[in-house]
Amino acid sequence: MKVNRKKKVKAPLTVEQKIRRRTFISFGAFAALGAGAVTSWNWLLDAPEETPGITGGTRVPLRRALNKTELFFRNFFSNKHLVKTYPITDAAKTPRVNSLIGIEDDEDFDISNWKLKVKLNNQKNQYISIEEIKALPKTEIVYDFKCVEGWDEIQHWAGVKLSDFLAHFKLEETAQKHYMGLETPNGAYYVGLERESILHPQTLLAYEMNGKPISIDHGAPLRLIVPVKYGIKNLKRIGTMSFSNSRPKDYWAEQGYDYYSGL
Ligand SMILES: Nc1nc2c(c(=O)[nH]1)N[C@H]1C(S)=C(S)[C@@H](COP(=O)(O)O)O[C@H]1N2
Ligand SMILES: [Mo]
Repeated sequence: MKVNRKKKVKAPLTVEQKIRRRTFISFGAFAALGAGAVTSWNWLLDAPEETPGITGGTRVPLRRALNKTELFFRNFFSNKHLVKTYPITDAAKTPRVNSLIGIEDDEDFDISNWKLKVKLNNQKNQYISIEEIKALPKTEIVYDFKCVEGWDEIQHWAGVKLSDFLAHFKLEETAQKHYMGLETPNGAYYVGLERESILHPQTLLAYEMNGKPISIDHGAPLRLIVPVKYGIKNLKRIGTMSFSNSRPKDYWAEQGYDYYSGL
């Protein structure tokens, strides 16, 4: 027997039906997006925490993303890229003092006995006086110093280019390592820097600010000025310099700040 299948003809949707359908679709889409967001947030929270130490503890996937971003910026800003400079008249007359870790907490410090201690490859140390450093070619820079806390200031610094210093004291072989570590004499503040920033032509071991010897608060007798980095990496009152192929410890990275802290 033959069944006579009637073709179903759909009646055109009324306006109300159309609205209802669209509302349903958009509600569904938002619900799905929301669920997706919650799921990925949970995934991030459940993800293993990286071993705290060199960098502040964070979830592994987040760190992976941060490292990708860092790599992008490192490739983007090569060490030929120069930071913008300004005329000396633009420099702050009474520059701001920000923080004094490794300075105000060191009562034993005696500036007249200071020497820079450089840890060499063969476990020996080399000691360099401020007079030896001041005898090297002087380089000046006026640039916008930036702190991660949100302030910036045009400042005028002078000292020896770190690359000139390494060449003069025949430290290039030691400095072949990928990182440099710097510490205050009492070890309370410490930073790690990668080779590109160390050898950057604007990076200085500074001993003058506004044409005068650096004040104690700004890091006398010798501080790092690394214009391609935020203030946190610009260690004041350098005591020890060392080199390594793994990341040296870094005070603010341990607190969760970005290790690279580049601009
Ligand atoms: N020894 C030492 N160096 C340091 C700091 C510190 O607390 N101790 N603070 C850093 C931070 S966060 C900034 S912004 C700059 C501030 O430098 P200034 O005080 O000369 O402005 O120094 C950096 N170097
Ligand atoms: Mo800072």
